[in-house]
Amino acid sequence: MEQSKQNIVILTGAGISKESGLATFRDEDGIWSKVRIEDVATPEAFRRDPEKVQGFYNARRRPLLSGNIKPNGAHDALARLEKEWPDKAGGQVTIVTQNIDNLHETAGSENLIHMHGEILKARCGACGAVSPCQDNLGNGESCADCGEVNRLRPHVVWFGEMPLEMDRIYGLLEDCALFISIGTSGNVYPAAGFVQHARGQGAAHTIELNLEPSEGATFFAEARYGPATDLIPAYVDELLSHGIT
Ligand code: BJW
Repeated sequence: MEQSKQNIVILTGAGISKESGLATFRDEDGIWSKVRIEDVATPEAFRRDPEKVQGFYNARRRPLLSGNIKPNGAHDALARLEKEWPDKAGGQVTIVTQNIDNLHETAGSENLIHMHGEILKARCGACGAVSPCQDNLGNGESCADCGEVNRLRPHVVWFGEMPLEMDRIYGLLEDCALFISIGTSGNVYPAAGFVQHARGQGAAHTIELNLEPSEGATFFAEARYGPATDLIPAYVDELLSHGIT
């Protein structure tokens, strides 16, 4: 089916930030090779051992605040696509990222949904208020909104919790002409199912750009494999020159 609007939805995962110096999860040297999901990335883990969980996220927040971790050529290319695509094709570009880092926004992307939250924000377990977080958590901070002490947690989505802005994401998938998946292993739902939703509901063209075939590789109409900093700038140039082919 021909899409009336040339909207593009881009799903990104940890692989896009790898060449900026951030670890992925499921690669050989990834985060889950060093810590167990059950110990740091579930609500039960946080209830059982909040210090351990806060420590895990405090350690991952520090490099982002140090200024040493910067967007790479893949983040930059997607920001360029978002700016130039509306004039080129009359559609919008939206990035749905599973990443909790801030590299897309630092690169200049504005149409951005952080479906698994943001590590540079905290959420109050008492009132739900979300606030900027530029420091370690777990040292007796109080919530600026409700004043409760020691209730702030990282604003991230753990296993068993509902990812953010799902209705908006499914709406975008149903109204896109192109779905691009970048740097994600396709292990985690609901993100892993977006390709089928975009194909089934929106009849979009689908492409996977990853270092290696993901778990869901066969669901994509097209695939290219290599490092994100090679693949993404080249693919963005191609899109801006020739449109969706
Ligand atoms: C490169 C590269 C380079 C490397 N260039 N590429 C049984 C069946 C089905 C589902 C379930 C089930 N049991 C439970 C579930 C649901 C569960 C789930 O999916 N579990 C699976 C493990 C089976 N999901 C949930 O619980 C989610 N919630 C939910 O489902 O709610 C109900 C619901 C349903 C439907 C609609 C709405 C709601 C919540 C999931 C939360 C995930 N949280 C984490 C942690 C977040 C905070 C943090 O960062 O600590 O999110 S887990 C972790 O995995 C993180 C990531 O965002 C996520 C995805 O990882 P990602 O990005 O794909 O990274 P990797 O490492 O896996 O892959 C990297 C890829 O990059 C690799 O392919 C490399 O090759 C590639 N690469 N270098 C290009 N240079």
